[in-house]
Parts: sequence; C-alpha cells; structure tokens
Amino acid sequence: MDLHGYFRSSASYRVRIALNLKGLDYQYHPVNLLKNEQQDDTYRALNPQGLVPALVDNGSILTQSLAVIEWLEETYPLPALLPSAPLERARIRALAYNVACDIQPIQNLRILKYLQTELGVSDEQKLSWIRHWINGGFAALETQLESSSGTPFAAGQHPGLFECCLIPQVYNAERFGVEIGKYPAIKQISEACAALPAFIDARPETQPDSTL
Ligand SMILES: N[C@@H](CCC(=O)N[C@@H](CS)C(=O)NCC(=O)O)C(=O)O
Repeated sequence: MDLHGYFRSSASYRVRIALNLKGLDYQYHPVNLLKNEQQDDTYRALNPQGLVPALVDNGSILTQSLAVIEWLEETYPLPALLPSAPLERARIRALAYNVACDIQPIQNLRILKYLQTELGVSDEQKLSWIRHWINGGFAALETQLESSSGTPFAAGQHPGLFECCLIPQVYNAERFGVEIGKYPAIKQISEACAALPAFIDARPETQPDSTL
C-alpha cells in the first residue's frame, strides 16, 4: 500500500495510526502542503479535492481518512478498530466524527490561508480562532467521554477509530497552545496511546518529511 500524506496533516496521521494498529506495511510518499504540492496535477489525479491523505492499494485509490480507515477495518478486520455492538459502534463513530467532521475541518490549512489572505485576519486572531474551535470541541468530547464506560480507551481495553482521530487533534491542540490538562478524560486517553508503538511510530516528528 502507498500512503500519500504530510507529516503534520492530522488526517494523514489518523491513517498512519490505523495502518500501524492493523500491523500493515506501507510506503510513505510525502506531499508537501507548505509547497502546495497537494494542488499539483499529479497529486490531484489521486485526490481531486487536493487534500491529503490518499491511500493506493493495488491500483485502487482511497481518499477521506475515515473512509480509508473503515475500508481497512472491513478488509483487515483484526484487530478491530470498532466495537461489535451496533450502539457502541455508533457511540465511537460519534466521538470520531466530532473530531474529524466538526473540529479539524475549520482549522485546515486552506481555511486558515483564506482567513489570512482574503479576510485579513492577523496571526493572533488566527491563533484565537484555532484555540476557540478546539476548546469548544474538546469540552463537548470531555462530557461525552465522562459518561463512557470505556477505559483506558474510549471503547475499553483497545484503541480504535476514535483514538486514530483524537491523537492527531491533541497534537494540533498542543502545537497551538491549548491546555490539555483542562480535559482529564482526553489527557488520560492520550497518555495511554502515547505508550503504544502504533501511535509512537505514527508521530509527525518521526516521519521522513518532518525534516525536509
Ligand atoms: N476530510 C478529509 C480532510 C483532509 C484534510 O483536511 N487534509 C488536510 C491536511 S490535514 C489538507 O490536505 N490540507 C491541504 C489544504 O488545506 O490545502 C479527510 O479526512 O481525509
């Protein structure tokens, strides 16, 4: 499998974690977002949206990190990234979508670029925007997690779809100065993930393009 991504892209980071949790080998192909390589014709042939990641398997192109992860789950069911009971699956998906659909998209590079170049937002206002939406999303997640019976992970003993989404968002939150200590349930899950090789090996700072 070939994963086209960027070391700091949280959507790429999600897929790296999922591939690692499943124990699947892949070739990593960096797409430099700061050089706008996601808009090159060669990359847009893989993903016309001009967004990373894209996963290529035997000539099939998969895009949208959650669709990629669900495809991995269906193709390589073990270890499972979703619980077996339908209601639990829906609960874990709701947590994951909170991050992937409602928190991350509004701090995506193209949104931040538009805020600055088209709307004239300052660096300070941009930072405030990022922190505002992460804090709002994390506060809701924290409440959702408090009522969850799972420990140390959202679904219990094993990390899965939600942790694939949460850990990259925590990385971004810390990068932009959000105080994770305010969110004990998120902090606890994050610390439990930090001890696992699947998460350690997916970290942005250890990817080959982190030093380019
Ligand atoms: N919903 C998409 C989001 C993908 C996405 O937002 N990718 C970002 C990096 S995390 C990107 O490529 N940004 C480039 C840009 O904004 O120009 C997914 O989950 O794959």
